[in-house]
Amino acid sequence: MMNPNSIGHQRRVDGGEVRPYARERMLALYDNAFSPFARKVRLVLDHKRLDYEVVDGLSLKNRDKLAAVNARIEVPTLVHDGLVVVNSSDIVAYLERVFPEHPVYPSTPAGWVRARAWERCSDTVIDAILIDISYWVWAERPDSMPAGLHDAARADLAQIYTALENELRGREYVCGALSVADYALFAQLSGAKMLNVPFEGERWPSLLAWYKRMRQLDACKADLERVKSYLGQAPANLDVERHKIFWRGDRIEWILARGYHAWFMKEIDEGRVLWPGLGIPTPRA
Ligand SMILES: N[C@@H](CCC(=O)N[C@@H](CS)C(=O)NCC(=O)O)C(=O)O
Repeated sequence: MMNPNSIGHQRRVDGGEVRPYARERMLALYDNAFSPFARKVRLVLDHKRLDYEVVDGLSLKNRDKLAAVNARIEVPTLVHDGLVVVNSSDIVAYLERVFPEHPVYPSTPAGWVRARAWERCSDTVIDAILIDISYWVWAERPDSMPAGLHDAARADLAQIYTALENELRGREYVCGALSVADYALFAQLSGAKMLNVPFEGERWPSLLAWYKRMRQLDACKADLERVKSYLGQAPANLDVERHKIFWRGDRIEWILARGYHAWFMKEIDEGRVLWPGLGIPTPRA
């Protein structure tokens, strides 16, 4: 079992003794430069100034390695000194617990609830909408986007943009101080313009100002560089599954709730769905 007081490059003071950085006690992140969940975790790792190694978990050559640590075969997955942590919000909570320096959660209970609420909205609603309209950009599709899907995305996102506009009026960050809410939202909303669902400054000035502010942070600059270099490759050269779409809970919920059940059933019937594995925890070490 790991000892949280002797891990990573954060030197932890324990009973007056400074423990040296132990290289073998390392953090490895299964990530992918295009995954907003992996990007959120990487932003938090950078915010906390932690050293880590990365493996592109969605690269076809690494899928077996990812499957060995995460039965759902999803990124992000964190392996810390042999301990496997899955699901981005659990990973962030774990990092905060083990590396409390440079916190990403507000200190008050009410602030914490608010930050989690926006992180959850980002992870379950914004992600679902943006990913569900992204397939016609990067996947290998036999069809064009179903009629009305983009309008549905635009209408739903407008409600979210307006709520964020209200939240951000007179504030630098979503919950006052920079938090996980900002990182989660940044990793999602950086794709909005490319997917033609932008938050225009005339309608959502505080939101756009927040986005520009986020872009100035070192962690966000590095993140955008990684995304740019990943997307700079031709889609056909991306070493990822592009024929079958990985469908999981929230993304299915949004597409069904907006009336695209017939389209979705056809996807299943025609073999274009990749289901997550059963998320049974790996055996105890
Ligand atoms: N609830 C998970 C969702 C993670 C997720 O959806 N990951 C996607 C990438 S964005 C994935 O790994 N998909 C597998 C695939 O595309 O094969 C989390 O918060 O970590």
